[in-house]
Amino acid sequence: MTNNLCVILGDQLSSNISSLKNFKKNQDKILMMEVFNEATYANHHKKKLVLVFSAMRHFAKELQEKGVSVTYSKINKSQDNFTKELSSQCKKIQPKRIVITHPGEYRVLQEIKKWEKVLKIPVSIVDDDRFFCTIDEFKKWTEGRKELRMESFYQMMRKKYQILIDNNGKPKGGKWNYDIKNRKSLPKNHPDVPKPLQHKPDDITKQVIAEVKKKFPKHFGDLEPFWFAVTHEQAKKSLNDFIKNRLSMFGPYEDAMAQEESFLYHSVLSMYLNIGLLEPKQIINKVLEKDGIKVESVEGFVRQILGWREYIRGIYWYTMPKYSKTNYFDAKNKLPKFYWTGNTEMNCIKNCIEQTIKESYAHHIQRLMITGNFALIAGIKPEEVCEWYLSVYADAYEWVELPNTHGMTLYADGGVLGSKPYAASGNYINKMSDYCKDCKYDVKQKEGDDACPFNYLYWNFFLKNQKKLEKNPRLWTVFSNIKKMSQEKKSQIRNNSKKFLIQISK
Ligand code: FAD
Ligand code: DLZ
Ligand code: SF4
Repeated sequence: MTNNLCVILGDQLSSNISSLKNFKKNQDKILMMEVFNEATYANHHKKKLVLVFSAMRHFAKELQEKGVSVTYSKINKSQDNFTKELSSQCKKIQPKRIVITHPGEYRVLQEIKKWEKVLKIPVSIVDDDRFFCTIDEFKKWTEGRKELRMESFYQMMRKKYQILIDNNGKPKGGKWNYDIKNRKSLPKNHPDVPKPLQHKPDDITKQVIAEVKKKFPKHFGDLEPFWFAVTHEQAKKSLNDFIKNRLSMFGPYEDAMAQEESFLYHSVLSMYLNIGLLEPKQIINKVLEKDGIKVESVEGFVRQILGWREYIRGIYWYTMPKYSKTNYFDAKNKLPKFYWTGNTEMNCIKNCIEQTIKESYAHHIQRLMITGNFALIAGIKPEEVCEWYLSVYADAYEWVELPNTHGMTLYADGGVLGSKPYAASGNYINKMSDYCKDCKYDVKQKEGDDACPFNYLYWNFFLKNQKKLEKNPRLWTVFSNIKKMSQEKKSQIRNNSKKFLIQISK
């Protein structure tokens, strides 16, 4: 009879996962389950499905090669959901106890909490210690605070882990944050940027590609060419490749966008990090080991992982399940069809979506300031925007997708996460990218059929939400411009916006 049955989910593929801490080879077993409901609760990109299933199968093989007993349910043979498959496996395995690491998503936690009652077996849910900050520690940090801003959380984490701190307890280089140096656009004749490392599919991955092609043909995105890492070894090579070839320029060009450069100097590691092929501590240690890198690149990169990623997870568990239900601006428009096809004449959006269809990847500024900014100023329903982001990116899991989309991008939380909405007109996009030069619309025009839609939608957004936003000190300039605006100009903005929004709703 089995003592502990350790369940490992598709985003828990770490050799040191907490559910295995006291694992005994001679008494305990592991269960991994590919299930239909997980593959279809969102319209996951086909590349994301291949990544998760292939990485799960490789991890199971790695464990089996170490002499661990792993029961693995493949997608074509398993029950529809975790509970049903686990229940069917428990009848055969007869464990005394089930052990599982705290899941990444609220929805899955609710399912796990029912297991004890359904299966009549004790269930231990253990903390996920792959993160720098525990859920409880984050809650403590929120106590007594008026505002939950990333910057103060990040400084607390830097001090706690003594990362980029000098001998006097001060931030290395003198500043906590080099954001100001992270805003360069890519010069015209900039040499080609080294691409992320591409891995060749092995037989396991080829088999998964064939299964996904057959079983999920209607899912979003291009299935091939598939080049993601699917093992710890490969992911480590991708990390080393980033540090060697792109880290040094990460800082200066962090906010840049370019039509021919889908990845720029970004690490393209989130899809590995989020399923456990890499660990946050491992990445930060490797980055800190590297000599001679500009402080704005090292600090900028550390800030993303030690700051943003941990803070976002903290906000998710601190606010769920209420968080996903808010709609501060009462945004009601439907997500335009072009989000799924890229079929639009707005070149910036077309480029980001076509890249997303191909790669299941877009970097942060493309997500925030192109597709996200548009959804915000066009008043798209938060639920539909979140559903899109959860589907199309290989790194998308609700704990990280939701606060980024619902909070940071759409401000649907009314300012829990951000201090103001990230709304921008065409001017910002033109400054940070080369999209506008090849666009049907004219970024310099503010009104009329040829004007860049971001220009009038931007003002329309602030006019529409004036009451909710005009007291925000960070928006003082916006509203002082609005005060100076003629009624005629306001009507023109509203009419242009109305016409355009009707056009894209068809
Ligand atoms: P890099 O730019 O190289 O950054 C390094 C690492 O820092 C990333 O791998 C990631 O782990 C972490 N990081 C950076 N920014 C954030 C952030 N805002 N929140 C959390 N972690 C961050 N990230 C996801 O991992 N999954 C998502 O589903 C997701 N959805 C997003 C939706 C929207 C609307 C926005 C604006 C951002 C979203 N992000 C999400 C955050 C960020 O865009 C991605 O983490 C990043 O683009 C991944 O690419 P990279 O690995 O090249 O990142
Ligand atoms: C993303 C994903 C997919 C597509 N399929 C599975 C699966 O079949 N089995 C599994 O264990 N995990 C899968 N995952 C990852 C899960 O969605 C992820 O573990 C949960 O969202 C965590 O809360
Ligand atoms: Fe995008 Fe406007 Fe520039 Fe066209 S002109 S690429 S719509 S910002």
